[in-house]
Amino acid sequence: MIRDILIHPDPRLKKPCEQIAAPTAEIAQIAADMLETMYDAPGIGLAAPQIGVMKRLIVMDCIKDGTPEPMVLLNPEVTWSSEDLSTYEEGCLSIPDQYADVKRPAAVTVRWMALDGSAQERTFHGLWATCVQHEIDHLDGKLFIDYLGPLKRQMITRKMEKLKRERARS
Ligand code: K2U
Ligand code: ZN
Repeated sequence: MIRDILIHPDPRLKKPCEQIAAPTAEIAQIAADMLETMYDAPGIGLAAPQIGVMKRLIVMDCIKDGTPEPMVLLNPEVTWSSEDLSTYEEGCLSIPDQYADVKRPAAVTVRWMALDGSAQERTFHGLWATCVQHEIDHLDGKLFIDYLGPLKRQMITRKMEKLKRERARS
């Protein structure tokens, strides 16, 4: 089912998430809900803390046009990152309508556990590399605005506080 996406500022978006011991039916259901929520947003990635689930679980599908390629990553960790950096104008479903340039390694190798319990490892490039790093940051309580200067971060936080006040009233 489609879940509510938490909006910054929210303490749950700043807390580090728990490792997942084993892929259970509950974890598979959360992953299915996250994919449904991501496609509905629409977005190309989503991390479990964004729907209030404090577990190390992310979903991604960076394919724009063509057959969707949904990915579910449990306990993802970066095992290698390139020296080269790339800049991407990032957004975040928990910080709606705010975009800013973020520099990150252009390529990263990620190791994770799949829903079938198997160990996986893949090197991501381009938008997939940006997205997987953005999602893994969420698991460590880090948001893309944490890479911005204090003034820009504060301006965006103030806008989100106003948005939440307006949403609470409606
Ligand atoms: O974690 C999220 O909030 C999902 C983001 C992931 C993302 C942010 C920046 C760069 C790549 C991925 C959403 O997909 S934001 C919507 C979006 C869609 C396409 C490109 C960039 C951002
Ligand atoms: Zn995000």
